[in-house]
Amino acid sequence: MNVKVVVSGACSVNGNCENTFGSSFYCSCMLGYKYDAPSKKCLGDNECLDYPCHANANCTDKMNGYYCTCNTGYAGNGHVCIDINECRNTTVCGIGTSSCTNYEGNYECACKPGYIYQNDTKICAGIIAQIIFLR
Ligand SMILES: [Ca+2]
Ligand SMILES: [Ca+2]
Repeated sequence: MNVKVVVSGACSVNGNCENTFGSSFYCSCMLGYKYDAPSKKCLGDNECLDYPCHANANCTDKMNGYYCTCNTGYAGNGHVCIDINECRNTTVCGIGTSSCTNYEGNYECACKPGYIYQNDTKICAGIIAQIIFLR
């Protein structure tokens, strides 16, 4: 005889208790939850522990699923992240005042003689222009 086993809280609030033949039961967990045998409860499934995202991406666990976002300096959908070649933007280091070198996940501006890199604007500005600006 198949008897419905009702164990209060046996599967936590995130799962349904299903009876099996005899007097045992199992927990069918809701979407986004995974059965945890030691605690016998349906716990939020943290997919990020399995590193599902690209090596150059960050994983964020959600109650239902997860999402991946590419790190700064990379473009893509989180499962594929490709280095952004910032130097393709010819104005990224200032027009005619520097040379740009692209790196994996970053880039570098090398200022030409007479120009100094400005941390705030991230371009190479003329030394004379900088002196006037500081006054
Ligand atoms: Ca999750
Ligand atoms: Ca780059």
